[in-house]
Amino acid sequence: MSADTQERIISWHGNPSVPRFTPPPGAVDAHCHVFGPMAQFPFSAQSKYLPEDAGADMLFALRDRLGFSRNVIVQASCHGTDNSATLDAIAKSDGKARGVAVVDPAISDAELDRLHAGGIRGVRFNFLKRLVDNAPKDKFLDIARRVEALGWHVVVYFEADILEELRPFLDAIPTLIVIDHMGRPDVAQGPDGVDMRALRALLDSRDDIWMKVTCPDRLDAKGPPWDDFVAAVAPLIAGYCDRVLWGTDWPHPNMQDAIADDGALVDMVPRIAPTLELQRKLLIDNPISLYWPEAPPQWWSKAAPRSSC
Ligand code: 0GY
Repeated sequence: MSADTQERIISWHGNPSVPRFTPPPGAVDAHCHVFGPMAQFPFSAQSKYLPEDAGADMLFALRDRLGFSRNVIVQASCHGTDNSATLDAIAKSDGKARGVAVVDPAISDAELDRLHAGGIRGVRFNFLKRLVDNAPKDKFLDIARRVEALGWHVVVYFEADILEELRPFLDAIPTLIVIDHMGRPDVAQGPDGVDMRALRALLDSRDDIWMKVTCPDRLDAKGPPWDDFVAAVAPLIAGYCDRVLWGTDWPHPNMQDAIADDGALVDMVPRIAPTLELQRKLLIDNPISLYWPEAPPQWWSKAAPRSSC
């Protein structure tokens, strides 16, 4: 990618609405990214897109506007395996952000330790051909085995049509797995469609597979208010309520043709998680137990009664 010739894209809403839904105090936006700033953190030469800057200050301003308390920053493919921008944002967050890194298979133990000290708690394996050139399963498994010792989990991003092919790989991962955007099911098929049934079969195969119930703007071709997404995803959250995470996906990489209003995304939460208990699990208990397990904030009680789902 040549930064000199390629047009930089804006994929986020310039003036997102303040949501009508008020997230519970302490809510975590558990899937978001930072882009650059490019002058300080150049994009990878292998990146498939060249975004405008969307750095930590913008992310934290959005967090406050939407009524969230914390962020989980996921290393975006445009920064390759250089996690500097993600680490910088975490460092600037005053303890309110943690992250998920993308690492080179040759990474040293010392560098993994440095990432951990910088707030990284997971590693992402991206299988989307439009985003990455290589997705070496054997090397990913080596990484998964190494990060297990750090107590990290693995985040896997794939599309529904390769789920079956990925099953042996997923089965071999020794750590907790989080699936980005539920593995991109076709939500128009409805809650009992082929893609949702395959996802449920995967979730039922292990109790340590979690998913992000994110990205109606990517998954629901009909657009806001994302009724197909709500219809397909609400039963999933009710059924697997201890294994779901939610996030804005800001700054919505590659979405410049269907830019989502982040306030409207937040307003969708009570439609997919209609009870206070589900909202608390989705926005607080689940992300806190994964990303801040050692030092839960004062308002979080591990001993709080939890119902099964
Ligand atoms: C997402 C989705 C996408 C991009 C990335 O790392 C990335 O560039 O994750 C996508 O284009 O589907 O989760 O942000």
